[in-house]
Amino acid sequence: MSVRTLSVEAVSKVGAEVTIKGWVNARRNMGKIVFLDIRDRAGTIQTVGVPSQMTPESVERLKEVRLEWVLELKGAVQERGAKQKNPNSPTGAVELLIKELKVLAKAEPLPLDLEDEKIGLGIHLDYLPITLRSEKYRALFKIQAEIVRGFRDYLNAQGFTEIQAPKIVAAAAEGGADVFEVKYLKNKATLAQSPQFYKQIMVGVFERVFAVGNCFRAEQHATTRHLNEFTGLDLEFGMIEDHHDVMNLETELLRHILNHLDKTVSSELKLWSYIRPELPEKIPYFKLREVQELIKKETGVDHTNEPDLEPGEEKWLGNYVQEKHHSDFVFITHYPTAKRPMYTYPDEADPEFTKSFDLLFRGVEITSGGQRFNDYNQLVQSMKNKGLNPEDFKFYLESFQYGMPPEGGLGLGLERLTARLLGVDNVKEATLFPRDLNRIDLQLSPPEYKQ
Ligand code: AMO
Repeated sequence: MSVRTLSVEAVSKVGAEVTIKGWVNARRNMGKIVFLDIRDRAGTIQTVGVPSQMTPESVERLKEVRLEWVLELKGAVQERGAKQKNPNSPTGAVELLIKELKVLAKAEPLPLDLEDEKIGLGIHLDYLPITLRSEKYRALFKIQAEIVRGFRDYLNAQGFTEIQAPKIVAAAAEGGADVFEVKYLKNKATLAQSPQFYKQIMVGVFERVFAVGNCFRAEQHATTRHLNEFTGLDLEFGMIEDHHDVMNLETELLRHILNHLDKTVSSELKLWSYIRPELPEKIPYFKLREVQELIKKETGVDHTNEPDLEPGEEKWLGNYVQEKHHSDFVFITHYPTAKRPMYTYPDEADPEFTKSFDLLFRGVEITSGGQRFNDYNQLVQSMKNKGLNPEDFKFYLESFQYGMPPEGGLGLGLERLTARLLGVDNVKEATLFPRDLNRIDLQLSPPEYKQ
């Protein structure tokens, strides 16, 4: 078998005979001459089929070739004529003159035009195995992969250890009703809403940990922000002073991720409405009540007793900090103790409110985090205050019985971050295989959904 050359490598092999393997991205017939754009993992390259230059079998095979067929093409790399060069493509100066064409896999005629931007989200989701092959979606999920890599690289460099948290769990970490129950052999279990308990337990082991993993939420409503399964970028670390240490770490983590994207996927970012976010030295932060007072003063809407901001208010605040602080990010701290999960640390100076925060990015919450209880007795009391039975959390509590430093952490939603970065309105578009109220890959028909 001849050695394979990737599309982008052909640029430095003008005059050489090479073998290219990939999918047919486009076909153009110009009389007897056929142009095929071949896509491989590295990019695309134009190839030219001129009958007089090809073996007779290859000429016959070329007649049949359609989009998405997978081919092995042998031929010479040649420089394109000055007028044919495409400065916008990394391989735009060359092409492959086909000598032999082998079919590795045929494809049925496509049900839609992959590069059609107007196909709509429903159809896009119905045909994900192929629509994900389009240039824009390959770019989107390449960018997403680099966000994860940036997250990992930064935390590894800061002395964090990556952990794998279980997804089958006994108790709801985040409280609330949005848990999926699953039959677990002869018992009942739930799907993890987050790795919260396990990342905290692991602070007792490694001091600094992070996890990249699926989180499950039985959301009963359809919005542009909610998924039933999302990817949590979670971290947790000990020896902190308070929640500001966690907020400062997230600021530098985001800076690293943005720089990493500039270095690795700048051309992919150009395919989307990417505007580099403004990330100041220090992200502005406000207490929830301060924000509500501000909203009341500026808009006349009085929500100063509400436990959270409404989506419209988050959007308003996003625009406000952009204008006044030149920041696309804003932290909101001090959510009410009554509304945050039992592990959240209250502010000693004002115990009705917590040393917790949300991070809004362009008006949408992408992170929750904060300082946690690390004292066993306080944690047990907090559980009782919330009507929880500490017996149900015995396993988790062991960590706190046997020496847990002051600690905190955060959970960052990968899909929400990706969507906000790229100007994507619906988080489902920034999710490889989204699960929502109506869909587990295929649409759920109403009778099935009720079962
Ligand atoms: P929280 O529940 O706020 O906090 O989740 C953290 C982040 O995860 C993302 N997220 C979601 N994304 C899409 N669809 C959903 N249904 C969904 N729910 C949450 C958001 C959110 O900001 N254990 C805490 C984190 C911590 O304190 O460390 C937690 O899970 O981006």
